[in-house]
Amino acid sequence: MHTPLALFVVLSGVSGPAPVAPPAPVAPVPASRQLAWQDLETCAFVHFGPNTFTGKEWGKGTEDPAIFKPTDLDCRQWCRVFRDAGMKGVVVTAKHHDGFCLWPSRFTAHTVAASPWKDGQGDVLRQLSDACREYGLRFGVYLSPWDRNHPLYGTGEPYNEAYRGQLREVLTGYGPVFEVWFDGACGEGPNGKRQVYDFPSFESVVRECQPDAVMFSDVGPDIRWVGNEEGEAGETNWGMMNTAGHGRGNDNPPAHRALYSGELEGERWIPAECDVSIRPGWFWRENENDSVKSAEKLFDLYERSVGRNGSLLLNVPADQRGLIHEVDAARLMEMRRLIDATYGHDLAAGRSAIASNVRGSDDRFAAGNVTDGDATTYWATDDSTTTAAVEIDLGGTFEVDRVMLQEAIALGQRIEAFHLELRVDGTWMDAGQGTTVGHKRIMITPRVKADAVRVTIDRARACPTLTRVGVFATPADPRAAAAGP
Ligand code: FUL
Repeated sequence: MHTPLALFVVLSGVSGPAPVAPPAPVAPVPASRQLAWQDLETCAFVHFGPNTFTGKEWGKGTEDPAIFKPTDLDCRQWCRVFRDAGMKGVVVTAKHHDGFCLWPSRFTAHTVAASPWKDGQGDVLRQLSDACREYGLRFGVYLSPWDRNHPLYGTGEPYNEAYRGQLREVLTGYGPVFEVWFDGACGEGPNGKRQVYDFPSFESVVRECQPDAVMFSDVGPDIRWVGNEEGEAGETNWGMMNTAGHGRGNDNPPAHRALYSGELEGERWIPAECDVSIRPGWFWRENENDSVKSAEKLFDLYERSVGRNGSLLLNVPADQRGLIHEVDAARLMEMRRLIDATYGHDLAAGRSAIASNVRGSDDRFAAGNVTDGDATTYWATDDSTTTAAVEIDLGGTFEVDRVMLQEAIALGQRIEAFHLELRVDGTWMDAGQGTTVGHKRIMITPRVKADAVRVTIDRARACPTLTRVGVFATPADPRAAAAGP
């Protein structure tokens, strides 16, 4: 009589309840290069070139290369500042619209080789890519197709061929490149003709030479312009968009809503990058040293970009010495201290969590995955459940004013609407509502003393996932926190 029971115990011990499968991905989903890029969150943009010495934003291409004469160019200093500021990569203007190349290109004479800097023996891309490796930063390039100097510009294919040659030089000569920034600006060549760019062939060169690099433009293919240069993504911000009918630069119809907010029905995964300058201009100018953005403003930009499922590409131009100016470096450090003072201490980390539904009642998808500090685990619900709540006990009462949510976006962006509650003196109070989550969504809540948080997913394209729920408080005195010890 004992045998069947023993057998049952043995069998159930071996096979257990049928393990539930992970949620099926909801298309479109990110490629691995896009996932890796999204994790970087904050990178530096560096505008540097003849404009640094003329004070112009758009050089005409007629500038004498002799004006490019940085006295103390030191890309290690750039990288030290960026690394200390918590940035993960650098995108440099290898060539801006004036056509001057920061490396000795074989496809034009208008380069550092024609400048007095290091007697024409210098190569900014070499210095910067070496420094990036030393400081653990990714290296990226902005190579403007619009070239106001190149004699072939405006001739169509001959110029496109020269441009592809330049692309190959920067993509094969300096080690791994994480991002290629394609500006859409276009003008007329010396022949009075407008250059027609062959973007499909440019993109093929990038895929061939650097398959892990993401390409930026108004329409991707990997990451998109957010539609403004203020560094701000929409509160609703899908990683998806439809590119049909959208062009680049001058050809881009007013598609700013789609760029700013992405599209729920978007057929392609093209998340938003938010570019903005720490100064009024993209290039360094002495008379803008007093107009460098404040730490509070930079912190706000971080929350409006990274905190809205975007990434922040913050331009910090090098000055005429070839250094990141002291004022900019100081602001960056203050920004970092504010970010650390807020997001360095997650009140939900390691705390217990419960959920109204757990996929297959399987521990692999348990509520606790949102507080375990492991980005590879996530809470998920059954396929039939698209409305669900997860609740975290903070294990004490704390002043809070920020809640951070992160979706397991490798499975597609799913959450369409959610709301937050905080438990104050034993009563759940409304703490705000939102739409999309994506890689990261930071919600600003009323500043209250709470001992628990509840996140309710109200609508989702498919059963929702959350890899993280974080709870934070900004410092009571931001000025003091930014100033540091
Ligand atoms: C724009 C350019 O025209 C600006 O000069 C700057 O480089 C900005 C980041 O992109 O399209």
